[in-house]
Amino acid sequence: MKTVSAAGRALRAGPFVLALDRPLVMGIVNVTPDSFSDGGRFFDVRHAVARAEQLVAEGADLIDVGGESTRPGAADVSWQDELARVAPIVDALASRVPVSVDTSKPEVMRSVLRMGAAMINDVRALQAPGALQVVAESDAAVCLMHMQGLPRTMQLAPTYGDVVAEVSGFLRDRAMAAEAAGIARDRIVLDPGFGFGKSPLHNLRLLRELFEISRMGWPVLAGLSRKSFLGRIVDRDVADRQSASVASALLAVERGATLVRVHDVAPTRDALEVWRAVNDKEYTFDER
Ligand code: YH5
Repeated sequence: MKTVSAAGRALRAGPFVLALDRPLVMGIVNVTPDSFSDGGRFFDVRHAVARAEQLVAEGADLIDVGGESTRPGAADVSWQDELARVAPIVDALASRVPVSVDTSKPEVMRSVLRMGAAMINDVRALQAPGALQVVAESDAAVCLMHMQGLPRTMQLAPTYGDVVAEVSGFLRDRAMAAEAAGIARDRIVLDPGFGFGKSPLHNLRLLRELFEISRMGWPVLAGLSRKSFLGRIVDRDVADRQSASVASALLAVERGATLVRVHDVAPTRDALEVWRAVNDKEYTFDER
């Protein structure tokens, strides 16, 4: 039988080899733009690095570093500004932990890859001119995400015939384009892009049928943490969506996701450890 799950395989990410025999947790570190002096900026860097270290201590397998430029309604930033924001954090972390950098800009990709970034997390799936080549010339992993429209306007009127078929088809096309450009299959991750040009019902349908994406064979990342459609389900503001987020991560893993991108690493790890204990027939208890 053809292998359709990511189990028992590994993701090559620069100098790191991430075993995919259990779900991996990607911890989110937001690098907020600041309008303060150099002193303020220095503090932001230290704060982001400390946050990343805390997430690693809580059990994060990799750290996603990104600005806010991909959030719904966000404005564009120049590659120079984006790089200035993420570079000090990548530089401080990349030799110790697998660092993923949230960017769509080839110039930013080239620089952070030189600094040792293990993964490029691109919400535009390497569609910018030159982006495929920059990643192909490195040995980093890449997350190819689906988005309908652009961040500024994507949530205004998302429309699909069949959202699952359209997202799956797009992701398959981008994975094939990445492989044709020289990015090996074991460096590629696919992501349906929850909240990126999707109504609450589109997001729900994508989560319900996530196996349609995972069964294509590439590892799947699910980014559900704190997102609005979860807030709509439980009627809670962004600060009170931790339980809904953990539940959604578990449901995504149950449907074949092997990576989850989360703000709340410790409770997500606990939930996934219970999932693994129940599902892994080789699971054994540690001596203690
Ligand atoms: C993702 O899904 N998401 S940034 C709105 C929220 C909460 C969270 C308040 N980057 C993804 O996290 N990269 C982002 O409501 C991502 N997959 C990948 N690969 C948006 C975000 C968020 C937005």
